Amino acid sequence: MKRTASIFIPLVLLTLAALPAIAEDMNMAMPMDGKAVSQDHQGKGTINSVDAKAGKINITHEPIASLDWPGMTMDFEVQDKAALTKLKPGQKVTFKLIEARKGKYVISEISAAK
Ligand SMILES: [Cu+2]
Repeated sequence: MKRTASIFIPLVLLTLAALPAIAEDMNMAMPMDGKAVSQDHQGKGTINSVDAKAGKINITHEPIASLDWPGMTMDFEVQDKAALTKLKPGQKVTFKLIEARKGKYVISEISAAK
């Protein structure tokens, strides 16, 4: 009995110590799991075109580390179309992305960069 306990306790402690590291790895490997749904991602880029009516904007954005995205040029949907009325091609912007549905990221906030 004594012997079993002396082996078991260090094992439990080792497992507990490893847990936070494992949880972190899972988030990194699976950015689209349930935990990421309400998370904000911060982006920076330059506007190429704006379609305020459709609520769409094309941005050449810098890498977004929290999503593991490289820099690229792409279309985004914007939650609040009114946010696009003051924005013009060539402007630098900062924006926030949220995962509207699994794997589908939309802009929740956007404004001209300072
Ligand atoms: Cu992109």
